Amino acid sequence: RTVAYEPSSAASPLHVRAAAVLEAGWTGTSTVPSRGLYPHQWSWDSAFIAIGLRHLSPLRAQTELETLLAAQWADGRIPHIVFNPSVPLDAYFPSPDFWRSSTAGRTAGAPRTVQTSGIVQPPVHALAAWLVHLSDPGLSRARGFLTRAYPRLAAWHGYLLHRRDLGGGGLVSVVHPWEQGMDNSPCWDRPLSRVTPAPARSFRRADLDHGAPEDRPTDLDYGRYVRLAAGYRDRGYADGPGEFAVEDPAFNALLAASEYALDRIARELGVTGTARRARADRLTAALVERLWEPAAGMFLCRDVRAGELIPERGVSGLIPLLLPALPRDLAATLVRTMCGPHFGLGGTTRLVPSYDLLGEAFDPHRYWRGPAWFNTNWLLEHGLRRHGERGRADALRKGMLHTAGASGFAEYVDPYTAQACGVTGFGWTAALTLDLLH
Ligand code: 9YW
Repeated sequence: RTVAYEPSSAASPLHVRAAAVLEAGWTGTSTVPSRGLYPHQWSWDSAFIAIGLRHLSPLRAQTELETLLAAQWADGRIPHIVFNPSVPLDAYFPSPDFWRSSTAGRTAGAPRTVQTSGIVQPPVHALAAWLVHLSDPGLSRARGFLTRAYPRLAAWHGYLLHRRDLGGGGLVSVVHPWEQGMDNSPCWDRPLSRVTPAPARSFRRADLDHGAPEDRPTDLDYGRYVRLAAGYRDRGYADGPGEFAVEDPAFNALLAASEYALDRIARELGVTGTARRARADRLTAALVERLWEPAAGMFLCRDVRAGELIPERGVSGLIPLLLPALPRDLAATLVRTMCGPHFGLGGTTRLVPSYDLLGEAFDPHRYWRGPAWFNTNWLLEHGLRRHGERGRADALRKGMLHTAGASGFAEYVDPYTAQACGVTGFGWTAALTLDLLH
């Protein structure tokens, strides 16, 4: 009997186990977030995965981003999912026959040869491209990686800034909770309550084949997701006032961070006069003007339809800590909020939860309604470091590495007990672990 070599056994060093997760998820052109639950390419997952992959193979990290960028629409949008044609239709819902990108998205310029969704996800891509470039500038220059990526990334940001400023105040609106990436955050409850759900019998959820129902969004949530996405599709994915429009702090902060990265990319390529830094500073100022809530000590989401801030504390409202031009007193307040009773960092929690520990809707296991996620914590770790909070950043890093290893690279964890929730062997958890180890 031969004993198979098992590189990902629990006894192997953390970086070997993390690399094995990414190896198992590699399709040849990109990496799946999870073989079972999410068997296609996801937009912001790929950006985070590329940030980790660059330590294993800069070439694979470049390819990961190039595959995603190849599915860009003519109007500049980068779709939130690029479908793998060899995966059966019923493995994931909503499948390509729901989105119908190549027909319904024709006016918006969806690609003909590849099937995608029609909504977007947070713009982490320019940041990822710059970090991937830095991991091997020689290879990057030899392959013309940034030369080819730059116009696509610029068109992507152009789409968001020009077609998605639905509130007219210089910030981007998301038109679906899936776009912001924190699907069932309590921040969406109020704007979603105005959406009539599609009947539960009109679709079949594939996610429940892989995840415990109590760790996932409810059927009612899904009914509303389906209604909103179908409505957008039936309008030919044209942007304009719709049923749901929210200005989200994390989405806009990531756009600003990516604008700074795009400025570095432009300078590396010798492109001048792009005014990208000024644009990033303006985004930061608009965030402060439109989303800062002094009484909460953090940023909140703005319901554009209702014209008001949403009184829920989600982790998204801490993420602008990433931004270098954030006023010092706001950065200090964000750190206090993160370490105070609502998020508990360094006290009741080791990782920042996705939602207010004291919030009425808090649930330690249900997806984005409480559990701690690794991508948001990675962003906050950077934010802490940027604003001189080295001790807290080191402790968070240590907590993340420990929890990632102990949970088998869980998708998310209970913020109090660190118990694994969702699936294990999750792509960005492994990738960002590798990044923290370097
Ligand atoms: C879905 C893939 C995606 C993530 C999102 C997360 C979840 C559900 O999974 O979305 O079906 O798209 O909320 O942030 O990108 O990992």
